[in-house]
Amino acid sequence: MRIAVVGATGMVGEVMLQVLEERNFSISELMLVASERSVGKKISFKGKEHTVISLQDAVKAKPEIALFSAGGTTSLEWAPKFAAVGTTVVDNSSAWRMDPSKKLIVPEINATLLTKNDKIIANPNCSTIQMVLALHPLHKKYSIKRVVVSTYQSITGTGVKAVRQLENEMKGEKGEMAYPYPIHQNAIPQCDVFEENGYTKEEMKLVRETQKILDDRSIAVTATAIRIPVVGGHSESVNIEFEHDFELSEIRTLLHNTPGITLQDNPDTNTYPMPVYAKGKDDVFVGRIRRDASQPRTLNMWIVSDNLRKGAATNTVQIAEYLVEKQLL
Ligand code: A2P
Ligand code: 11C
Repeated sequence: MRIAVVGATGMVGEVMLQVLEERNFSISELMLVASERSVGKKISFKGKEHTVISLQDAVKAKPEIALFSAGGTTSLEWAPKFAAVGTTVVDNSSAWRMDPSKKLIVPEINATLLTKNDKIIANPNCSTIQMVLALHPLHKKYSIKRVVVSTYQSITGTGVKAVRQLENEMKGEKGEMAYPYPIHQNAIPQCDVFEENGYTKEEMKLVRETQKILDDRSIAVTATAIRIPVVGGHSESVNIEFEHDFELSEIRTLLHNTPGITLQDNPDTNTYPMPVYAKGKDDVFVGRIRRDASQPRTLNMWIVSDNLRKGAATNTVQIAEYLVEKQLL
């Protein structure tokens, strides 16, 4: 497989390379692509040095797959250029997710929608992926009416600039700010910019992307997204109201049997998911499973996953693996 990684010098790009290496993705030629600033830079993959090339040169080389994580503007301009030369693009930005002509894929849920005609495939937002992976088996069995989610998000979701801001603040040094406020010893109730309705873009991604992936616009979702000074993963407190009643033991069995989910749920041993455990792992961790005693047919749970892994790089690579396996390139 001739494969390009666009945004190879970025935080997600770096994890994509790790995941491709770990999963031993079959690669005959690897093209590492970034902005003009990085062209010529060397990056090692499987012990071999690769030189970063430009987007123009990568399009000319017509790779079979391009994994994009270089921001929405780059995707909007360049994904169609790759698609035009026959490359299948799996895009980790928000550029194409809500485009009705593009598919928004979490492989465990809806990879079977993909066909050879899909030349630009969208990877969902990190906070959405970990939530829908846990919601999907429950929706199939009990039919979800409404979801109330509050997130506690890792600064790695913002990128290198945010990690530097926290490091500087912890050392008491001044530097470039990724957020409008200090993040050290703080919780900022704003992830991304505000929309006209008073919700942030991150919150509206949780609403719109969930409905698209679960293919059900009748599911009501409301979200509050908070940035906290944590690396390693996003955490989510999720309250779910179902159409049909459930047994907690059945919920646990369903989640336990879902590929990609690990249950960590035992109050007797203080066992529950946390970013320090999720960091560097591919799974989505679920715990604190309990009935909402305030109303019928309603469940509370806590979901944690490494936003750079299943939330970004791993999901993207899994889509690419599916395309190869099903010969859809
Ligand atoms: P570069 O390192 O050359 O700026 P992050 O989200 O961690 O900041 O990473 C963004 C990634 O997207 C980097 O690899 C960055 O490359 C790449 N990138 C940003 N802007 C462009 C662009 N205009 N063309 C190609 N790659 C870009
Ligand atoms: C965050 N979810 O943690 C964002 C990062 O739409 O792909 C990823 C943004 C996106 O801030």
